[in-house]
Amino acid sequence: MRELPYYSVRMRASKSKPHEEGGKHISGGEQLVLFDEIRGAVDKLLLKSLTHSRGTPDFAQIQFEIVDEPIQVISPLTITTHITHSVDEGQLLAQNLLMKCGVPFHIIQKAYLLMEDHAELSGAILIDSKTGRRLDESHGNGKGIRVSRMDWRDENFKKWNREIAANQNDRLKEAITLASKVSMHQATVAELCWSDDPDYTTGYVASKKFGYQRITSLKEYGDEQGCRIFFVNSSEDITKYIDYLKKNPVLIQWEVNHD
Ligand code: PML
Ligand code: MG
Ligand code: MG
Ligand code: MG
Repeated sequence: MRELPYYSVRMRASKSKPHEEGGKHISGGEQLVLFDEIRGAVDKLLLKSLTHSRGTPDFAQIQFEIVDEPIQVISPLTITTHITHSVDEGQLLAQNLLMKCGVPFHIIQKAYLLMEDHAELSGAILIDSKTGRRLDESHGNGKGIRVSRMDWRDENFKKWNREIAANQNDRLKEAITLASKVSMHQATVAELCWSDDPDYTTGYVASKKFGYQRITSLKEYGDEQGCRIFFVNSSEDITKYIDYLKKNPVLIQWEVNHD
């Protein structure tokens, strides 16, 4: 039987100017859908771009394209939620988790300095987990790496959510989808992320070993500075790794006996 083709639908929205001309990033979104679902995906992404807490965009682009590569189906990372009561507590926990994943403390410090210098990035920063060197600068537009071509079908996410997370939140779905795709690759040591949305303080540390470790306070309410850093084993081929992040289509599928 021939599988139906999937389509990658992507959105990016910014304020003042397009991203590549230095505009402020407002919102982005990814879907991987069947032909009949493209219209619904475009509607959903358009709504997301128009109703965002980072502001009203005056530039947006929504595009779709057929995906020729075979779709890889993977399990979601396991999820653990840590309720923290201050940013200090949350940040300390995140740093401890990164160290447990094998990222030395001085590299974590270097990563935070890099992040402060590049507050305007809309994609992920890739950092060598042994030297702290940034690895993504010569790839793409200098805006960081945008992980693309991944999704989690709604019915399966809802089932997982009912039984595991009990948190009806599209943001959680999008974040676990991305983190699961990223963690899957052998070059990824760990990911550190929190939202750039001023009304959302939860973030996570993700890794193959410890799964998706959610932390409820990684920044102050109202802060628009987000973070997405991948700590990478640079003995892997970085060009191939970036290609995987941008191009390889991945669907998340939760099976009851996987968790
Ligand atoms: C984002 O908003 O882009 C990142 C959200 C990360 C945390 C999502 C969650 O686990 O609630
Ligand atoms: Mg985003
Ligand atoms: Mg969808
Ligand atoms: Mg955001």
